[in-house]
Amino acid sequence: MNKRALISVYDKTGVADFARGLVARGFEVISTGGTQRALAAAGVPVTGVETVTGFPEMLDGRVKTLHPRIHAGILARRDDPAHMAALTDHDITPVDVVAVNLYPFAATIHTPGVTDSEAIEQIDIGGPSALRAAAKNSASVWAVVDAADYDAVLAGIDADDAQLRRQLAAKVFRTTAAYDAQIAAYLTTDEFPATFTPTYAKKQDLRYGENSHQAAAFYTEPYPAAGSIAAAQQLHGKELSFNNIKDADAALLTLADFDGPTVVAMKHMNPCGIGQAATIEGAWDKAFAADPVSIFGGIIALNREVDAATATKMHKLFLEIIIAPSFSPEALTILTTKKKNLRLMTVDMAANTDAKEYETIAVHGGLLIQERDKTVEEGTDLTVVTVAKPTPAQIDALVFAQKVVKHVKSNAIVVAKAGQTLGIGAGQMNRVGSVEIALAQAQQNANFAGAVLASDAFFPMGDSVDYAAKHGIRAIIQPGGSIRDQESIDKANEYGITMVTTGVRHFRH
Ligand code: 93A
Repeated sequence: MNKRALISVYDKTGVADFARGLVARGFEVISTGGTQRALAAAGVPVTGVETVTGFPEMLDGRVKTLHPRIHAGILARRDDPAHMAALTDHDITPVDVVAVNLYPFAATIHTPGVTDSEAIEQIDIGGPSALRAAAKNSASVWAVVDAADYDAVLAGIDADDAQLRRQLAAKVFRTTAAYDAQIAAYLTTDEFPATFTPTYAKKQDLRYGENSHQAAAFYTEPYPAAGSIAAAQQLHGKELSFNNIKDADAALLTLADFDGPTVVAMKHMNPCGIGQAATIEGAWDKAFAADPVSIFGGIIALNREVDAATATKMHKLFLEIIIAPSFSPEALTILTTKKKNLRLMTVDMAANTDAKEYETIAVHGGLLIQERDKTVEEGTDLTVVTVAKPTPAQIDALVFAQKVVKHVKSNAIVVAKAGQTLGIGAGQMNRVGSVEIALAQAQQNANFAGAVLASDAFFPMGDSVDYAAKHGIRAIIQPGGSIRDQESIDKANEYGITMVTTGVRHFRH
């Protein structure tokens, strides 16, 4: 009995050489229309699938390989005499290799202006069916979904490598599962979040996870948002680590809330310095001066091109990553000199503002999904609750501090002035603890006089305001909403400082 291979590929890359390799190993190659034409044009002997099925391709190609002469040939158990007798009775040749890649459904739905019927037509039915049949019968049959595997398959056929057949079968089911999930997401409108596709594909293995004894990998969506860390390009430096990716992601999402030239310095998932100025160099100066100690080993995200002057200043420090929309040629030369490990990355900052509609957080045994916290307070969203009213400069500083505090782990407190963080208290179990940390840092800064303070959630009692006022804070922004708000307001009035409320909590757990 002939050995037979079914080849039906949308992406014809490498298929002629693969088919030639099969023919050289005694296979008869059968193919669907386009693949048959491509192979014939490359001089590879090939039989049309219509000759095998005795049926023409039907319904605009919706039915090509969906036929018992194909599927029985794939699915028959080779070690079951009854199965093999049934093939003989019906004059069906076993199919030992199925090489198929699928209609590009995900690419189609991401094409601007695509119609619904064009999308639906790109749902491949016959391809996954043939692949799944081959993968089910991987005890004997080669199921090949990835052109990158063609050479390994030819070698595996020579060695009768059953282990490889099983790994290829697993890849088929991973691929078809992701493919179906994309279709499901496209059709879904009545679930939250409608766009959620649990269809991540491995982008890269990582050297290790959070620590060196933890194995890790980076999986990304098929079409990650243009401004996301998953879509960022690395220009220079050592391979990204697990912690780098997390920090860079947090830095980009923080930066997305700021409009003018801004620099975010990230450490361990919290900003250690954020600066905003008329130029990117000025913004760097402020982010650096915010906390010149913690920035060591930091992840720096900038929302303007990195120029030579800024690069020269950054080059003096040990930094893990610099990520920006672009680097001037001069800046690139400066930053790559004697810094072979420094990771330089670019990302489309214009697309960064809409970077993420929802976020997922893994818990043991599940996944939490929530809308991203996209609320950003502006000066007009503030309610003054004290006798003392904020000055315009204070309002600017309060709004700036409030944008920062949203990106700091709760309980979060930010002390700031004139587009610069001066002290950040993060992740304390007790709010007054974060107030103390933020102020201890801020008071070391020459710029401290007249600083303001932001809190990510309301003050449960008056102690935080008391501490802040005693340590030089002149204005406070907080959501409000505690049953004991009045205690905090009374404290502010007692010290003659101003307080505004936003009505919006920004916990970050
Ligand atoms: O429309 S289908 O779902 N019906 C089928 O019976 C079928 N068989 C293979 N699409 C089908 N295919 C797909 O055709 C394969 O998955 C592959 O992507 C494509 C190859 O077509 P051609 O050889 O004509 O370029």
